[in-house]
Amino acid sequence: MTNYKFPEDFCWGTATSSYQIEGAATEGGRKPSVWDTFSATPGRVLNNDTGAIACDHYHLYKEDIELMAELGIKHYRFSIAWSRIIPDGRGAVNEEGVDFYKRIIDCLNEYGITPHATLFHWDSPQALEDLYGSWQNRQMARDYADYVTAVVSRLGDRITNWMTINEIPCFTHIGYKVNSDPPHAPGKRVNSLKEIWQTSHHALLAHGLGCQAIRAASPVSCSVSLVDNFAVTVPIQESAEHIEAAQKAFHTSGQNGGIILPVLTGKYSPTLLEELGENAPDIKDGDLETIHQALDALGFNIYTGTYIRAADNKWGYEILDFPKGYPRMEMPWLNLLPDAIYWGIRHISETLNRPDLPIIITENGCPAQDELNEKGEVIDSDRILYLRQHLRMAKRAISEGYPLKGYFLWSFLDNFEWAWGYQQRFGIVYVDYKTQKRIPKTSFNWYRECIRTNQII
Ligand code: GCO
Repeated sequence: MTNYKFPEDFCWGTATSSYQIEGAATEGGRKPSVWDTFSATPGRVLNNDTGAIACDHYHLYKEDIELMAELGIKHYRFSIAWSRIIPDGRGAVNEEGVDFYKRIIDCLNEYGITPHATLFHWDSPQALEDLYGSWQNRQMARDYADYVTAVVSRLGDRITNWMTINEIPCFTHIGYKVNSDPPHAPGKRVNSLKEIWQTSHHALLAHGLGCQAIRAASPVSCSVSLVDNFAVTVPIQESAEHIEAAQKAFHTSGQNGGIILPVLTGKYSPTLLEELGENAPDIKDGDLETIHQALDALGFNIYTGTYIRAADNKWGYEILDFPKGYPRMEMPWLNLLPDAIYWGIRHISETLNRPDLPIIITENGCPAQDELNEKGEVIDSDRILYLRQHLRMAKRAISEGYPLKGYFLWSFLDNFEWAWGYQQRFGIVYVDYKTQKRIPKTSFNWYRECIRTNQII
Protein backbone atom coordinates (compact mmCIF):
# COMPACT_ATOMS: atom_id res chain seq x y z
CA MET A 1 0.00 0.00 0.00
CA THR A 2 1.27 3.50 -0.79
CA ASN A 3 2.53 5.22 2.32
CA TYR A 4 0.97 8.66 2.74
CA LYS A 5 2.44 9.24 6.20
CA PHE A 6 4.29 12.50 6.79
CA PRO A 7 7.42 12.91 8.94
CA GLU A 8 6.69 13.29 12.65
CA ASP A 9 7.97 16.86 12.79
CA PHE A 10 6.06 18.03 9.69
CA CYS A 11 4.40 21.46 10.25
CA TRP A 12 0.71 21.50 9.45
CA GLY A 13 -0.85 24.95 9.26
CA THR A 14 -3.16 27.40 7.57
CA ALA A 15 -2.60 30.92 6.29
CA THR A 16 -4.39 34.28 6.02
CA SER A 17 -3.40 37.91 5.47
CA SER A 18 -4.28 41.15 7.23
CA TYR A 19 -6.22 43.06 4.57
CA GLN A 20 -8.13 39.95 3.55
CA ILE A 21 -9.56 39.13 6.99
CA GLU A 22 -9.08 41.86 9.60
CA GLY A 23 -11.58 44.57 8.68
CA ALA A 24 -11.64 47.38 11.31
CA ALA A 25 -10.02 49.53 8.67
CA THR A 26 -10.34 52.75 10.63
CA GLU A 27 -10.00 51.36 14.15
CA GLY A 28 -7.10 51.14 16.56
CA GLY A 29 -5.23 54.00 14.95
CA ARG A 30 -4.91 52.30 11.58
CA LYS A 31 -4.73 54.56 8.53
CA PRO A 32 -5.53 53.64 4.91
CA SER A 33 -3.44 51.28 2.87
CA VAL A 34 -3.33 51.31 -0.94
CA TRP A 35 -5.89 48.49 -0.90
CA ASP A 36 -8.38 50.67 1.00
CA THR A 37 -8.02 53.37 -1.64
CA PHE A 38 -8.05 50.96 -4.55
CA SER A 39 -11.12 49.03 -3.41
CA ALA A 40 -12.98 52.26 -2.60
CA THR A 41 -12.51 53.37 -6.23
CA PRO A 42 -15.63 52.30 -8.15
CA GLY A 43 -15.10 49.58 -10.71
CA ARG A 44 -11.76 48.34 -9.42
CA VAL A 45 -12.99 45.37 -7.37
CA LEU A 46 -15.81 43.04 -8.34
CA ASN A 47 -19.13 44.28 -6.88
CA ASN A 48 -17.16 47.21 -5.44
CA ASP A 49 -16.35 45.04 -2.42
CA THR A 50 -13.80 46.39 0.05
CA GLY A 51 -11.86 44.99 3.01
CA ALA A 52 -13.37 47.55 5.41
CA ILE A 53 -15.10 44.81 7.41
CA ALA A 54 -13.92 41.59 5.73
CA CYS A 55 -14.17 38.71 8.28
CA ASP A 56 -14.05 41.17 11.19
CA HIS A 57 -11.16 39.11 12.50
CA TYR A 58 -9.94 42.23 14.34
CA HIS A 59 -12.81 41.68 16.77
CA LEU A 60 -13.37 37.94 16.33
CA TYR A 61 -9.78 36.72 16.51
CA LYS A 62 -10.34 34.76 19.73
CA GLU A 63 -13.17 32.69 18.27
CA ASP A 64 -11.13 32.19 15.11
CA ILE A 65 -8.09 30.95 17.00
CA GLU A 66 -10.30 28.67 19.06
CA LEU A 67 -11.55 27.16 15.81
CA MET A 68 -7.95 26.75 14.63
CA ALA A 69 -7.24 24.81 17.79
CA GLU A 70 -10.22 22.61 17.00
CA LEU A 71 -8.74 22.01 13.56
CA GLY A 72 -5.59 20.82 15.30
CA ILE A 73 -3.09 23.00 13.42
CA LYS A 74 0.18 23.59 15.16
CA HIS A 75 1.22 26.50 12.94
CA TYR A 76 -0.55 29.61 11.70
CA ARG A 77 0.66 32.15 9.15
CA PHE A 78 -0.88 35.64 9.29
CA SER A 79 0.33 39.04 8.16
CA ILE A 80 0.96 42.30 9.94
CA ALA A 81 -0.50 45.48 8.45
CA TRP A 82 2.16 48.17 8.12
CA SER A 83 -0.55 50.84 8.37
CA ARG A 84 -1.59 49.57 11.81
CA ILE A 85 1.96 49.73 13.13
CA ILE A 86 3.15 52.94 11.44
CA PRO A 87 -0.03 54.53 10.10
CA ASP A 88 1.83 57.19 8.10
CA GLY A 89 4.24 54.62 6.68
CA ARG A 90 7.23 56.25 8.37
CA GLY A 91 7.70 57.96 11.71
CA ALA A 92 5.60 57.42 14.81
CA VAL A 93 4.71 53.88 15.92
CA ASN A 94 1.07 53.26 16.87
CA GLU A 95 1.32 51.08 19.98
CA GLU A 96 -2.37 50.25 19.78
CA GLY A 97 -1.69 48.50 16.47
CA VAL A 98 1.23 46.62 17.99
CA ASP A 99 -1.03 45.54 20.87
CA PHE A 100 -3.51 43.96 18.47
CA TYR A 101 -0.81 41.63 17.16
CA LYS A 102 0.44 40.97 20.70
CA ARG A 103 -3.05 39.75 21.56
CA ILE A 104 -3.15 37.50 18.50
CA ILE A 105 0.28 36.03 19.14
CA ASP A 106 -0.39 35.50 22.85
CA CYS A 107 -3.67 33.79 22.09
CA LEU A 108 -1.99 31.50 19.53
CA ASN A 109 0.77 30.66 21.97
CA GLU A 110 -1.82 29.85 24.64
CA TYR A 111 -3.36 27.29 22.32
CA GLY A 112 0.02 25.84 21.43
CA ILE A 113 -0.13 27.17 17.86
CA THR A 114 3.20 28.52 16.60
CA PRO A 115 2.80 31.95 14.97
CA HIS A 116 4.47 32.80 11.65
CA ALA A 117 4.21 36.46 10.63
CA THR A 118 4.42 37.82 7.11
CA LEU A 119 5.62 41.40 7.48
CA PHE A 120 4.13 42.60 4.21
CA HIS A 121 1.21 41.14 2.28
CA TRP A 122 0.51 43.95 -0.23
CA ASP A 123 -1.18 46.55 2.02
CA SER A 124 1.34 49.42 1.76
CA PRO A 125 0.48 52.60 3.65
CA GLN A 126 -1.38 55.00 1.37
CA ALA A 127 0.64 57.85 2.92
CA LEU A 128 3.81 56.56 1.23
CA GLU A 129 2.02 56.21 -2.08
CA ASP A 130 0.97 59.87 -1.77
CA LEU A 131 4.37 60.99 -0.55
CA TYR A 132 6.67 59.42 -3.09
CA GLY A 133 4.88 56.76 -5.14
CA SER A 134 5.65 53.87 -2.76
CA TRP A 135 7.36 51.00 -4.61
CA GLN A 136 8.38 53.31 -7.44
CA ASN A 137 10.77 54.97 -5.05
CA ARG A 138 13.92 53.43 -3.57
CA GLN A 139 13.13 55.10 -0.26
CA MET A 140 10.32 52.55 0.18
CA ALA A 141 12.88 49.80 0.91
CA ARG A 142 14.44 51.85 3.70
CA ASP A 143 11.08 52.78 5.20
CA TYR A 144 10.05 49.12 5.05
CA ALA A 145 13.21 48.14 6.95
CA ASP A 146 12.43 50.74 9.65
CA TYR A 147 8.90 49.36 9.94
CA VAL A 148 10.35 45.84 10.29
CA THR A 149 12.64 47.01 13.06
CA ALA A 150 9.67 48.58 14.86
CA VAL A 151 7.73 45.31 14.66
CA VAL A 152 10.47 42.85 15.49
CA SER A 153 11.85 44.86 18.39
CA ARG A 154 8.36 44.90 19.94
CA LEU A 155 7.10 41.40 19.11
CA GLY A 156 10.33 39.42 18.81
CA ASP A 157 10.05 38.16 22.39
CA ARG A 158 6.98 36.14 21.51
CA ILE A 159 7.39 35.16 17.85
CA THR A 160 10.41 33.79 16.02
CA ASN A 161 9.18 32.91 12.53
CA TRP A 162 9.35 35.89 10.17
CA MET A 163 8.52 36.13 6.49
CA THR A 164 9.64 39.39 4.92
CA ILE A 165 7.36 39.87 1.91
CA ASN A 166 4.61 37.93 0.16
CA GLU A 167 4.67 37.45 -3.64
CA ILE A 168 6.64 40.40 -4.98
CA PRO A 169 5.18 40.25 -8.54
CA CYS A 170 1.64 40.73 -7.26
CA PHE A 171 1.99 44.21 -5.82
CA THR A 172 4.65 45.37 -8.29
CA HIS A 173 4.11 43.88 -11.76
CA ILE A 174 0.36 43.42 -11.21
CA GLY A 175 0.01 46.75 -9.42
CA TYR A 176 1.55 48.74 -12.29
CA LYS A 177 0.98 48.39 -16.02
CA VAL A 178 1.97 50.19 -19.19
CA ASN A 179 -1.06 51.92 -20.76
CA SER A 180 -3.81 49.94 -19.05
CA ASP A 181 -5.47 49.65 -15.65
CA PRO A 182 -3.74 47.08 -13.49
CA PRO A 183 -5.99 44.84 -11.36
CA HIS A 184 -4.05 45.21 -8.10
CA ALA A 185 -3.36 48.22 -5.88
CA PRO A 186 -2.07 50.82 -6.34
CA GLY A 187 -3.51 50.27 -9.83
CA LYS A 188 -1.17 52.71 -11.54
CA ARG A 189 -0.51 53.07 -15.24
CA VAL A 190 3.16 53.69 -15.93
CA ASN A 191 5.04 54.63 -19.08
CA SER A 192 7.51 51.81 -19.47
CA LEU A 193 8.41 48.28 -18.52
CA LYS A 194 11.50 49.71 -16.88
CA GLU A 195 9.33 51.48 -14.31
CA ILE A 196 7.65 48.18 -13.51
CA TRP A 197 10.91 46.29 -13.09
CA GLN A 198 12.15 49.14 -10.92
CA THR A 199 9.27 48.55 -8.49
CA SER A 200 10.14 44.87 -8.09
CA HIS A 201 13.81 45.74 -7.73
CA HIS A 202 12.89 48.05 -4.84
CA ALA A 203 10.81 45.27 -3.30
CA LEU A 204 13.81 42.91 -3.56
CA LEU A 205 15.91 45.50 -1.80
CA ALA A 206 13.23 45.81 0.87
CA HIS A 207 13.41 42.05 1.36
CA GLY A 208 17.21 42.17 1.78
CA LEU A 209 17.16 45.13 4.16
CA GLY A 210 14.22 43.50 5.96
CA CYS A 211 16.23 40.30 6.59
CA GLN A 212 19.04 42.37 8.09
CA ALA A 213 16.58 44.37 10.20
CA ILE A 214 14.90 41.23 11.57
CA ARG A 215 18.19 39.66 12.59
CA ALA A 216 19.40 42.88 14.19
CA ALA A 217 16.17 43.51 16.13
CA SER A 218 15.21 40.01 17.24
CA PRO A 219 16.17 39.36 20.86
CA VAL A 220 16.45 35.62 20.19
CA SER A 221 17.54 33.48 17.29
CA CYS A 222 14.80 33.40 14.69
CA SER A 223 13.87 32.05 11.27
CA VAL A 224 13.79 34.43 8.29
CA SER A 225 12.26 33.65 4.93
CA LEU A 226 10.75 35.16 1.80
CA VAL A 227 7.41 34.00 0.42
CA ASP A 228 7.50 33.67 -3.35
CA ASN A 229 5.14 32.38 -6.01
CA PHE A 230 7.81 31.47 -8.55
CA ALA A 231 6.58 30.07 -11.84
CA VAL A 232 6.66 26.28 -11.89
CA THR A 233 7.52 24.49 -15.10
CA VAL A 234 6.28 20.90 -15.26
CA PRO A 235 7.69 18.44 -17.82
CA ILE A 236 4.91 17.02 -19.96
CA GLN A 237 6.55 13.62 -19.56
CA GLU A 238 8.99 12.59 -16.89
CA SER A 239 11.72 11.59 -19.31
CA ALA A 240 15.23 13.04 -19.43
CA GLU A 241 14.72 15.41 -22.38
CA HIS A 242 11.49 16.95 -21.09
CA ILE A 243 12.84 17.28 -17.56
CA GLU A 244 15.84 19.11 -18.96
CA ALA A 245 13.50 21.35 -20.95
CA ALA A 246 11.48 22.16 -17.83
CA GLN A 247 14.68 23.03 -15.98
CA LYS A 248 15.77 25.40 -18.75
CA ALA A 249 12.33 26.99 -18.78
CA PHE A 250 12.45 27.42 -15.01
CA HIS A 251 15.62 29.50 -15.34
CA THR A 252 14.46 31.62 -18.24
CA SER A 253 10.98 32.44 -16.97
CA GLY A 254 10.99 36.23 -16.65
CA GLN A 255 9.30 36.05 -13.29
CA ASN A 256 11.84 33.62 -11.82
CA GLY A 257 14.81 35.33 -13.44
CA GLY A 258 13.87 38.66 -11.89
CA ILE A 259 12.80 37.56 -8.40
CA ILE A 260 13.83 34.16 -7.04
CA LEU A 261 17.13 34.02 -8.93
CA PRO A 262 18.48 37.29 -7.49
CA VAL A 263 17.24 36.28 -4.02
CA LEU A 264 18.78 32.80 -4.03
CA THR A 265 21.77 33.25 -6.34
CA GLY A 266 22.59 36.95 -6.11
CA LYS A 267 22.11 37.52 -9.85
CA TYR A 268 19.29 38.46 -12.17
CA SER A 269 18.99 35.98 -15.01
CA PRO A 270 21.30 37.16 -17.83
CA THR A 271 18.65 36.11 -20.38
CA LEU A 272 16.11 38.36 -18.71
CA LEU A 273 18.47 41.34 -18.57
CA GLU A 274 19.33 40.86 -22.20
CA GLU A 275 15.68 40.64 -23.17
CA LEU A 276 14.77 43.73 -21.15
CA GLY A 277 17.63 45.75 -22.62
CA GLU A 278 17.02 49.40 -21.75
CA ASN A 279 13.96 48.37 -19.73
CA ALA A 280 16.13 46.57 -17.18
CA PRO A 281 15.95 48.17 -13.73
CA ASP A 282 18.72 50.43 -12.45
CA ILE A 283 20.81 48.30 -10.12
CA LYS A 284 23.23 50.15 -7.85
CA ASP A 285 26.52 48.78 -6.56
CA GLY A 286 25.90 46.52 -3.58
CA ASP A 287 22.20 45.98 -4.34
CA LEU A 288 22.62 42.35 -5.31
CA GLU A 289 24.60 41.57 -2.15
CA THR A 290 21.81 43.15 -0.10
CA ILE A 291 19.16 41.14 -1.92
CA HIS A 292 21.07 37.86 -1.66
CA GLN A 293 20.69 37.31 2.10
CA ALA A 294 21.06 33.90 3.68
CA LEU A 295 17.59 32.51 4.38
CA ASP A 296 16.50 29.95 6.96
CA ALA A 297 13.73 28.68 4.70
CA LEU A 298 11.91 29.53 1.50
CA GLY A 299 8.15 30.05 1.54
CA PHE A 300 6.55 28.67 -1.61
CA ASN A 301 3.01 29.67 -2.63
CA ILE A 302 1.73 27.18 -5.15
CA TYR A 303 -1.59 26.99 -6.94
CA THR A 304 -0.82 25.79 -10.48
CA GLY A 305 1.96 25.45 -13.05
CA THR A 306 2.80 25.31 -16.75
CA TYR A 307 3.53 22.28 -18.94
CA ILE A 308 6.78 22.30 -20.87
CA ARG A 309 8.15 20.02 -23.54
CA ALA A 310 11.51 19.71 -25.23
CA ALA A 311 11.72 21.50 -28.59
CA ASP A 312 14.17 21.96 -31.37
CA ASN A 313 14.39 25.75 -31.15
CA LYS A 314 16.95 28.18 -29.74
CA TRP A 315 15.51 27.81 -26.23
CA GLY A 316 15.39 24.01 -26.21
CA TYR A 317 11.86 24.02 -24.87
CA GLU A 318 8.31 25.03 -25.60
CA ILE A 319 5.55 26.23 -23.26
CA LEU A 320 2.34 24.30 -23.87
CA ASP A 321 -1.03 26.04 -23.81
CA PHE A 322 -3.76 24.42 -21.76
CA PRO A 323 -6.46 22.90 -23.96
CA LYS A 324 -9.94 24.40 -23.70
CA GLY A 325 -11.43 21.56 -21.71
CA TYR A 326 -8.55 21.25 -19.24
CA PRO A 327 -9.83 20.71 -15.66
CA ARG A 328 -9.69 23.86 -13.63
CA MET A 329 -10.97 25.11 -10.29
CA GLU A 330 -13.28 28.12 -9.82
CA MET A 331 -10.81 30.70 -11.11
CA PRO A 332 -9.84 31.30 -14.74
CA TRP A 333 -6.12 30.88 -13.97
CA LEU A 334 -6.41 27.87 -11.71
CA ASN A 335 -5.67 24.86 -13.88
CA LEU A 336 -5.48 21.66 -11.86
CA LEU A 337 -1.82 20.69 -11.96
CA PRO A 338 -0.81 19.05 -8.66
CA ASP A 339 2.57 17.93 -10.03
CA ALA A 340 3.57 21.60 -9.80
CA ILE A 341 4.02 21.29 -6.04
CA TYR A 342 6.57 18.51 -6.54
CA TRP A 343 8.34 20.20 -9.43
CA GLY A 344 8.52 23.56 -7.66
CA ILE A 345 10.30 21.96 -4.71
CA ARG A 346 12.56 19.94 -6.97
CA HIS A 347 13.49 22.96 -9.11
CA ILE A 348 14.64 24.96 -6.08
CA SER A 349 16.68 22.05 -4.72
CA GLU A 350 18.04 20.72 -7.96
CA THR A 351 17.71 23.24 -10.77
CA LEU A 352 18.86 26.15 -8.58
CA ASN A 353 21.16 23.81 -6.70
CA ARG A 354 19.91 24.69 -3.22
CA PRO A 355 19.36 21.25 -1.65
CA ASP A 356 20.30 22.80 1.71
CA LEU A 357 17.35 25.22 1.78
CA PRO A 358 14.28 24.05 3.72
CA ILE A 359 11.05 24.71 1.84
CA ILE A 360 7.69 25.46 3.36
CA ILE A 361 4.50 25.51 1.33
CA THR A 362 3.18 28.82 2.62
CA GLU A 363 -0.01 28.73 0.51
CA ASN A 364 -1.90 26.07 -1.38
CA GLY A 365 -5.65 25.86 -1.89
CA CYS A 366 -8.46 26.72 -4.24
CA PRO A 367 -11.79 28.50 -4.49
CA ALA A 368 -14.99 26.54 -5.02
CA GLN A 369 -18.66 27.34 -5.55
CA ASP A 370 -19.35 26.78 -1.88
CA GLU A 371 -23.00 26.79 -0.91
CA LEU A 372 -24.80 25.91 2.28
CA ASN A 373 -27.10 22.94 1.71
CA GLU A 374 -30.44 22.43 3.46
CA LYS A 375 -28.61 20.77 6.37
CA GLY A 376 -26.49 23.89 6.74
CA GLU A 377 -23.32 22.15 5.50
CA VAL A 378 -20.86 23.02 2.76
CA ILE A 379 -19.83 19.82 0.99
CA ASP A 380 -16.69 20.97 -0.83
CA SER A 381 -15.50 17.66 -2.22
CA ASP A 382 -13.92 19.57 -5.14
CA ARG A 383 -11.61 21.35 -2.70
CA ILE A 384 -10.77 18.03 -1.02
CA LEU A 385 -9.90 16.59 -4.43
CA TYR A 386 -7.58 19.53 -5.11
CA LEU A 387 -5.90 19.43 -1.69
CA ARG A 388 -5.49 15.66 -1.61
CA GLN A 389 -3.81 15.60 -5.02
CA HIS A 390 -1.43 18.38 -4.01
CA LEU A 391 -0.54 16.81 -0.70
CA ARG A 392 0.21 13.51 -2.43
CA MET A 393 2.69 15.33 -4.62
CA ALA A 394 4.15 17.07 -1.57
CA LYS A 395 4.62 13.66 -0.01
CA ARG A 396 6.33 12.48 -3.16
CA ALA A 397 8.88 15.28 -2.78
CA ILE A 398 9.54 14.29 0.84
CA SER A 399 9.88 10.60 -0.08
CA GLU A 400 12.48 11.51 -2.68
CA GLY A 401 14.48 13.38 -0.05
CA TYR A 402 13.65 17.01 -0.85
CA PRO A 403 13.58 19.26 2.25
CA LEU A 404 9.88 20.09 2.49
CA LYS A 405 9.15 20.97 6.12
CA GLY A 406 5.63 22.30 6.29
CA TYR A 407 2.32 23.06 4.62
CA PHE A 408 0.03 26.04 5.18
CA LEU A 409 -3.35 25.61 3.59
CA TRP A 410 -4.78 28.77 1.96
CA SER A 411 -7.01 29.67 3.55
CA PHE A 412 -8.45 29.20 7.00
CA LEU A 413 -11.43 31.49 6.34
CA ASP A 414 -13.24 32.64 3.23
CA ASN A 415 -11.98 36.19 2.78
CA PHE A 416 -11.51 39.26 0.58
CA GLU A 417 -9.98 37.81 -2.57
CA TRP A 418 -8.44 41.04 -3.91
CA ALA A 419 -9.93 42.13 -7.25
CA TRP A 420 -12.47 39.29 -6.97
CA GLY A 421 -13.87 40.69 -3.74
CA TYR A 422 -15.95 38.22 -1.76
CA GLN A 423 -17.06 36.24 -4.79
CA GLN A 424 -14.22 33.75 -4.55
CA ARG A 425 -14.19 31.61 -1.43
CA PHE A 426 -10.87 29.94 -0.58
CA GLY A 427 -11.57 28.97 3.05
CA ILE A 428 -12.01 25.62 4.72
CA VAL A 429 -14.30 27.62 7.00
CA TYR A 430 -17.31 29.24 5.34
CA VAL A 431 -17.98 32.84 6.37
CA ASP A 432 -21.52 34.18 6.27
CA TYR A 433 -20.58 37.82 5.73
CA LYS A 434 -23.97 39.13 6.89
CA THR A 435 -23.78 37.52 10.33
CA GLN A 436 -20.02 36.81 10.48
CA LYS A 437 -20.93 33.25 11.39
CA ARG A 438 -18.16 30.68 10.77
CA ILE A 439 -19.23 27.29 9.38
CA PRO A 440 -16.51 24.64 8.98
CA LYS A 441 -16.76 23.01 5.53
CA THR A 442 -16.33 19.29 4.82
CA SER A 443 -12.71 20.04 3.88
CA PHE A 444 -12.15 21.32 7.44
CA ASN A 445 -13.05 17.88 8.82
CA TRP A 446 -10.92 16.19 6.19
CA TYR A 447 -7.88 18.37 6.93
CA ARG A 448 -8.35 17.86 10.68
CA GLU A 449 -8.08 14.10 10.16
CA CYS A 450 -4.97 14.51 8.00
CA ILE A 451 -3.34 16.52 10.77
CA ARG A 452 -4.51 14.18 13.53
CA THR A 453 -3.22 11.07 11.79
CA ASN A 454 -0.27 12.84 10.14
CA GLN A 455 -1.10 11.44 6.73
CA ILE A 456 -3.22 12.12 3.66
CA ILE A 457 -6.55 10.43 4.03
C1 GCO B 1 -1.33 35.09 -2.63
C2 GCO B 1 -2.19 35.73 -2.09
C3 GCO B 1 -3.41 35.36 -1.40
C4 GCO B 1 -4.54 35.00 -2.32
C5 GCO B 1 -4.43 33.57 -2.76
C6 GCO B 1 -5.52 33.15 -3.70
O1 GCO B 1 -0.37 35.22 -1.80
O2 GCO B 1 -1.42 34.73 -3.76
O3 GCO B 1 -1.30 35.89 -1.11
O4 GCO B 1 -3.63 36.53 -0.72
O5 GCO B 1 -5.72 35.18 -1.67
O6 GCO B 1 -3.24 33.38 -3.41
O7 GCO B 1 -5.47 33.86 -4.89
